[in-house]
Formats: sequence, structure tokens, C-alpha cells
Amino acid sequence: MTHASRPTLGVGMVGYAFMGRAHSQAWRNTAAFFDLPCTPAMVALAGRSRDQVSAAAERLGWASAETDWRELIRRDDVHVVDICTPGDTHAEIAIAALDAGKHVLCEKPLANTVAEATAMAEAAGRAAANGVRAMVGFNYRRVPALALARGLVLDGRLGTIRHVRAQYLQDWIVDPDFPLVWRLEADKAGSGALGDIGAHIIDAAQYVTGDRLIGVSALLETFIKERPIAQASAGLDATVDGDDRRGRVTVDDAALFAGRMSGGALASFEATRFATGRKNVLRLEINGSAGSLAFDLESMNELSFYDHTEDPRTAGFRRILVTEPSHPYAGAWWPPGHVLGYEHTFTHEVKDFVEAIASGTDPEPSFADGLQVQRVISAVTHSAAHHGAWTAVEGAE
Ligand code: SOE
Repeated sequence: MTHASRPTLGVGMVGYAFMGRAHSQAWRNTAAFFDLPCTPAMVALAGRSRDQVSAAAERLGWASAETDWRELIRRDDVHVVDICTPGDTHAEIAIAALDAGKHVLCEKPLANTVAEATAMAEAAGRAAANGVRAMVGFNYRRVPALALARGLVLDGRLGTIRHVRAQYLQDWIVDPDFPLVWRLEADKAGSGALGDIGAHIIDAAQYVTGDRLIGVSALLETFIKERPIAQASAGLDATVDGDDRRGRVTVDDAALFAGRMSGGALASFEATRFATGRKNVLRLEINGSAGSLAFDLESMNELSFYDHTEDPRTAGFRRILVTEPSHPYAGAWWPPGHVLGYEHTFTHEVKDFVEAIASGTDPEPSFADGLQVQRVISAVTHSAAHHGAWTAVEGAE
């Protein structure tokens, strides 16, 4: 089938800040690199301010702009709704879109509470019965090296998994004068480092091992309790604008927890925005009876693999450059050794989502997966509020 004769998949997106920009580039580029069964059309972008959303639509490649997401959902030319707004709006938009028969891609974390995530997973279940698909945007699953890691675990190359060690380290709020942006307000973001970046390592660890966290013992800390009031739309790069009023930080700055995985492994997780000098470090190490894997997002085209079955005289961690055509996603891009970046994870996410829609299969991570991560977050919050008391993850056997 030529590209021109393929059906069009009309996409509408809500939100156009950091994640909206990342998703826009994916919707723009995926069909140019992957042989998609249908062609995404960037039909409309929704945001509250007419001037700003129109300018963003033009800059990011959307054909039109809406000032109300409800209008986006009502449009017949929109088949997919992509939600890139703060967590407090995810449930309302996603449920309305699914109930209206639109496929939904929703940024992580799925919601701000277990109750919201449960309602969203139920809506996704109802929609699936009518061929409507929902996926949550844990984009790091689509780093080729992490997808390869998952494959090696599935092939049994690690044997029985004993340890999972996961870290997500940033430092963008180390300065006590960094303003109180929405990510630091519980009513908008749900939680702090825990839900924003902790959610990523919870999902990545569970995805790579195929196991689930069943219980946790946790600590949460808010080092800076008050910060200068920010302008409403301020993002990660916000600056103080001379206003010296301060407001209360209502989320965690850092989360640290130990856990048990369903397969018997012991796990440790650390998510912080106070790791000075660490800008966006996602590290995952997994030790099994037959070998180990190590990944670091700062070297995202590499995976370290130790094969414990090799001759001990020559065994050792070796660095696999994950850019071969036989590696996940890599063949669609450049010749071996020509590396990929952060934005490609979103392109791969869109590819998988579009293929699932076209083939009528449920994409992963599903809203049920997003709900399960939310339950882990809730168990961590509960444990931390009870001096680190052991807390079972709801739904875990
Ligand atoms: C900000 O902390 C953030 O942009 C997260 O929200 C993203 O999900 C992560 O990929 C990078 O850091």
C-alpha cells in the first residue's frame, strides 16, 4: 500500500508544554521512519489561551487550535486524543475521550490518585470492548537498550532475578529560590519526585523484569518547604520574577524505598530532584543467577551485560552498542553506531500505539498497568507516612 492510500488517523492533542512538544515531534516524524498501517494527521491542538495555543499549533505542526478540550473530543476528524496536561486533568479528559470512542494516549503518571486511575482503567476496559485503545506514556520502555534488556530477561539470560536497583536523579529544584511550579503542588501533580520520575523507574523495573512490586518500605522528604510563588504556566525552566511571596511545597522532593518483587527479587528505588549535578539520570541494574544487566540513560544507546555462564577467566561486563538493525526500533533509523536520543522514545511510543490501534490489539503499557504503578505510588506514600512501615501494594498476591 502506498502512503497516500493508507487510512488517516486524526490526532488531537491537549497541552503543549514540555511533553506536548515531545509528543508533537513524534506525531510529525513517525510515519517518515516507520512503515505505519495508517498515517497520523495532526488535526488540532487544545489549550486554554487562544493566542498561545494558536501560536503553539503553528510552531509544532498542528493544523488547527481549540480552546476547549471538549471541542477537540467532539470533532469527527479526531480519532486519537493525546493528553499532555498536568495529572489533575488526566482522568476527566481521558474518560470523556474514551466514552466518546476516541483512542487515548495519556502521559504518565496515569493519574494523581488510585481512585482516578481506577476509573480510567475501567473506562479503558469499556472502550476496548468497542475496539477503542488506551495507552499510558511510559516512554522509557521504548529506549532500544531497555527493550533489549526486556528481551534478554525473557530469553532467560539472567536466570532467576535476585536484585533490582533503580535510580532516577535530577537536580532542577536544588535552589531554594526556584519557584513553586505546578510540579511542586500536590493538587496538580499528585506527588513530587515520586510520581514524576519515581513512576518511570517503577514502570521500567517491572517492564524489564516482567515482575511486579508486591510491597514496599519507604521514606519521603521535602527539603525545601516553601518557595517563591511562580507564574501559572511556569515549567522546569521557570525563573523568579521579582515577587517575594512564598507558598508551601506540598509534594516530596525525594523518595527512597525498598521493595519485594513478585518473582522473589529484592529491589531498591531512589527518585530525587536534589542530586546535585545529575540532570536526568535513569539507572537500572538487575542481577540474576545467570547474569546481570546495567543501563544508564546518560549513555542510552548502550546496555551493559554480564553473562555468568561464560568462562570466568574472560567473563566480565560488556557494553553492547544498541544500534544494530536487529535491535528493537533501531533498524528504522540510521546505520549501526549512529545514535538515538530522548525524542526517539516518543516516536517509538507513537509507532507502537498506532500499530496497536490498526491491528486491534491492546497496547502496552495499558491503563491497567498505569493503575498498578499508581498503587505502588500509593503504597510508598502510605509507608512513608507510617515511619517506613511495610505496606503491601494493593492487588498484589
Ligand atoms: C520532569 O521531571 C521530567 O520531565 C518528567 O516529567 C519526565 O517524565 C521525564 O522523562 C524527565 O523529567
